[in-house]
Amino acid sequence: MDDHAVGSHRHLSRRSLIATGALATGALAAGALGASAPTLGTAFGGSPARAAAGVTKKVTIYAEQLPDGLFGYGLAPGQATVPGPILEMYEGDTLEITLVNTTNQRLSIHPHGVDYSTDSDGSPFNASFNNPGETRTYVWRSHEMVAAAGRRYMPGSAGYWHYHDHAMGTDHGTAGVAKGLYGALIVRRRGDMLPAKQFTVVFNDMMINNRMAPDTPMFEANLGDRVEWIAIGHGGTFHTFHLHAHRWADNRTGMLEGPSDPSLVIDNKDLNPGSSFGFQVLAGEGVGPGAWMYHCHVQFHSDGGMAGIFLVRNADGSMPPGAEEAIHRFQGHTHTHGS
Ligand SMILES: [Cu+2]
Repeated sequence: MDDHAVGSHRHLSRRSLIATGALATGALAAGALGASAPTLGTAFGGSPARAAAGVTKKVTIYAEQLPDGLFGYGLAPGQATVPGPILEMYEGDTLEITLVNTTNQRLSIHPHGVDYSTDSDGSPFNASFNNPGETRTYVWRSHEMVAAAGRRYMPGSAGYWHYHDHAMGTDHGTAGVAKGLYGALIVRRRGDMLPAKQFTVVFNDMMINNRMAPDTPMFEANLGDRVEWIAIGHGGTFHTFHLHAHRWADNRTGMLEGPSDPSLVIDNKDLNPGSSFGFQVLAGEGVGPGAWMYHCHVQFHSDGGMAGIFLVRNADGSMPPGAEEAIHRFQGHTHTHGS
């Protein structure tokens, strides 16, 4: 249904995400969306025991070589994509990832934002990687917010995070990241609103999801759909993510929590290597349907091909006036190469 590929990017509707979230398919680990072996509080060495109501999800991820010298992560053999699948958990959950390295390269998977021990660090520094052909398990834990002294709170794990290789080419995974071994990791707080559609946008050197305009992903939604963007930066240069005609609160979710929420409302945000953020918008809210652009706002980057289309269709899924023409103009888009 909504589960279709756009370019090399696979965006899944929430419906299909639920459908594929079952453990039996070894697919997406989506918090409370699919039941799995419940665990009692996960107290690990060095961290205080606390009553986490989380579950442990087992996911198998296949690292594969792709055409054009790319590499990707996938949830089943032959399904690797750039970026890799969106992995999700709720605060308190544990993800147990079995990484199957089908390639002839050393590689790993290293998460941001969650809790792990040194042997799940994904870095050669800690001897945490897969040799060519090797299978290895990585365990990512997460936790809820805890009250601390002085009426302060220690933050929980909730956030729009990401994961990537940390072992191919160099001890920092520089070759693996350059070639596509990255993806989004979402840790939700219980009660968070769930989106209808999700888009992962990775600014990686002078590319978006390792593509340049006009081959960058075209993300599609119908007017009013709740759409979740996960933006990730990689590579060796700074970027700024800009989305036309939509705006979001610069906080954890992109939504204001009330009329006095002091979060800035923005439509452009720094997206530097290793950083990530996410937000939800209602497609076309206040502006209507249309072919809207998303792009890096560093001018020589957008001119160089770091741009794509967010197509907001009419509520009934039909094309809004002018959108077809705009897409054609974009596809004829010429850009100057940086080198
Ligand atoms: Cu840029």
